[in-house]
Amino acid sequence: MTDTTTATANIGVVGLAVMGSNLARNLASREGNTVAIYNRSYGRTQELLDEHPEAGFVASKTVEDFAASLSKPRTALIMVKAGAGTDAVIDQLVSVFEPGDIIIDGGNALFTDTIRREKAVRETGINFVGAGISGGEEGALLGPSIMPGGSAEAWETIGPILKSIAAVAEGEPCVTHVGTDGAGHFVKMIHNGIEYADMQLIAEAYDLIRHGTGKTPAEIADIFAEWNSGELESYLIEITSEVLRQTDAKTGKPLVDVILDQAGAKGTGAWTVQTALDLGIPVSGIAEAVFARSLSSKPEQRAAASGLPGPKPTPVADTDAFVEDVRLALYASKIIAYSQGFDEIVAGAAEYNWDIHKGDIAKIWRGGCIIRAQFLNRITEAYAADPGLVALVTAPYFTDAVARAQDSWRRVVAAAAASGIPSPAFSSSLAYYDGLRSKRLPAALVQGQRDFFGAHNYQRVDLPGTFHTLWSGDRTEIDASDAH
Ligand code: NBP
Repeated sequence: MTDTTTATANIGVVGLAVMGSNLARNLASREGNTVAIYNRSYGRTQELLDEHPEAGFVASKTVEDFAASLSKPRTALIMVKAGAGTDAVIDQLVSVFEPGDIIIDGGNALFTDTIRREKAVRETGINFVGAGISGGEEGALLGPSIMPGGSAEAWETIGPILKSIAAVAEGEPCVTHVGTDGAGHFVKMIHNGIEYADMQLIAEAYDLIRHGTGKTPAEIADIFAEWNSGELESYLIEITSEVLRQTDAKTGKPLVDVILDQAGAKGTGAWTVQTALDLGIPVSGIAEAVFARSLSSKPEQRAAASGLPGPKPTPVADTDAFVEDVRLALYASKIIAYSQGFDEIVAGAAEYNWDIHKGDIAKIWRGGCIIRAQFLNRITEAYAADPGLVALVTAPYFTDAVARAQDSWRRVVAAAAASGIPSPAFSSSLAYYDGLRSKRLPAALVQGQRDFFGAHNYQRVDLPGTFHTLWSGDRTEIDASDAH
């Protein structure tokens, strides 16, 4: 171990489980970095030192020594279990750091916790940066997508360091200063929500093809591999093909047939939906994806309902045409999921006063993270052409794509309903699309109902003001504008 009394490290990592270790190794591999490391239990630190002597880590057993090993302004990246662990480590670092130093929380914190922490830490003169980091353990080691919030001052110091370890897509590092305080963790939360929707849509596409055509998982793996060479090209499509091609060594069956069909979740999808409900943003694709995982994980209810009647399965007449329909339906539904996710970013930015550049967010998701996809370039282009775009789906490229896909999309959703194959994300995306483009919605009737039972008033299409019908009286309409 290096002498920890001299300040030799320019960056430190606290929390050396899989993510912290890999990020520390990634940092150490970049020219100019000397990395200090510290973990609550020293065993993990020793393990990392033993396994990676080439990294030249500066290890400490105490947080005091850790602080002393860092040159000023001290910069520490926290990678511990989000929640109480993060607060505990922040308290420790604040007690040994000085004004001007920087604490980065790279864990999966809820953005409102980050807002709270940033406010509290700022009062000490120390900078606090909540940074969303995506890409799992491999991304952490080789190059993640990084979404930092915090002050512009902190970004000046940490920007070059984060750029040096981030993934690179088309020559550009996948990191940008997202906005102040909790903006980075907010955008990371939306990234995860979109990831939920993307995964569910792909799963539905697989299920529809399997039930509709009788193709085997290996045959469907070929279809996904082919799709990956076109407009759907993405990490998730690529790994889907690999998962479907895998044979279980124990039984010789396709692995996907022996994996228990109950999907887990760590909560960031639910956060995205909860936040969207508070902001009043319909992220129905993401919500259906979260609910689909919840439904899958209710074995008792599923067993009790497994005998309920359904339609007789009808195999599709033209297999190739159906597969192409599913591909287009997947693309259209994916456009909706991203459109909804970006709507939530816009609403969050307005609510929390963040200056978020949507095109830059699409850019930093092109590499390192789970939703990396060719398609993100189209989003960047759409926002570059029109920064005030009111809905992504209305950008010319996406409008054309949906126009091209919509007949297929409708056939697939209709076929799924007729055959009793659950496709909540496909069908809710189509319903959202139809809702958005409707000239007139039955919301008018809902307003009438609300006025009837709760005197909630309504507005008219032909007159300014607010009105109420005297439902329990003579049913004449009165001008209720003055009541407000
Ligand atoms: P874990 O989330 O499993 O956390 C383990 C680390 O937290 C250990 O270093 C542990 O120290 C430390 N820790 C805990 Br638990 N409580 C602590 C406390 N009260 N004080 C100090 N340290 C404490 O690690 P991970 O999977 O590497 O993830 C780290 C962060 O990165 C999490 O916030 C996670 O959500 C986020 N993230 C993970 C991924 C992924 O793919 N895994 C991707 C993106 C982001 P110990 O060794 O002493 O127990």
